[in-house]
Amino acid sequence: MKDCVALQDGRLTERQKSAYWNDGYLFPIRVADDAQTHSWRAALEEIERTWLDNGLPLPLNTYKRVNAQVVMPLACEIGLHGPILDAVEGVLGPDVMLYSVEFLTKEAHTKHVVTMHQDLAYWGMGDMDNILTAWLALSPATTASGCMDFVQGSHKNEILAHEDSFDELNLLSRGQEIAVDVADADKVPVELAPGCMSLHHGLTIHGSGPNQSDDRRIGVAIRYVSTKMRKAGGNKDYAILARGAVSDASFITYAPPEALFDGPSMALYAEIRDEQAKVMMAGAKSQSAIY
Ligand SMILES: O=C(O)CCC(=O)C(=O)O
Repeated sequence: MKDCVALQDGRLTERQKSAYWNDGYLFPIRVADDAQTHSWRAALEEIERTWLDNGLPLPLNTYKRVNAQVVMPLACEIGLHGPILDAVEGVLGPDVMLYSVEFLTKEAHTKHVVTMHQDLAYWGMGDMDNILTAWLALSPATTASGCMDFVQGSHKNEILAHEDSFDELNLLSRGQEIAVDVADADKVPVELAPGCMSLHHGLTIHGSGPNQSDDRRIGVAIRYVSTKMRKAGGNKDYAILARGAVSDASFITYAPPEALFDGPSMALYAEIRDEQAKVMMAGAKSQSAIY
């Protein structure tokens, strides 16, 4: 594993910011100690045990998979964790919104993959630089466990053509994959110890292989947008203000949930899911749910 990026008082240095903009990513950045990471993993696994068959309107995995911050206080706690936001501010500036928290788990010895893609292909965002993903490891992310691979400098492309497979072994909503092959030699493995994160640009080409290890691979992909972000076509979208201020209301802002899966947050979850489906599944040939 690479040595951690050494922050200055928890902040990215000018050199680290340049590395992010040159490469389209930066890692590994330590943002939580072992005790904190264990406690987040234990809290997630407790929710999985308690809520798996507990009468939620949609499968538990749906709520964990996208927009977990709407209904799960744990997801908000992680997404609003100070050391993560300190690093994110170095890229997006002081006014930052939490857009989506996604628990991306691959069980031990399973075949699920994420095909090579660019995040922004289907998100309907009006600009490409005011959004990023922080991906936090809650268990070891290694080549064996199916860590992500990044293609260096690939964020300098436009949005490339993607093909949808809707393959059930693909963790992505449309099973989307860029329509060009990426050589193994061009893949940079993003190995992360628990408590460390990577940052990646929304146009960086990335994917991940199957988990061939004995442990679960648990990642938390946290999407942040600057308050400068506008949605393409003026579509409605939602976010939580994480740092700074919103100067004009391009996104509808909402408060973190008061309790796990409580009534108001479940109603908001359904509303956001319906609105985002209009954008994310536009043009898809299959009628699959977005997540
Ligand atoms: O968790 C993974 O393996 C892939 C995550 C991903 O594609 C993302 O965070 O954008």
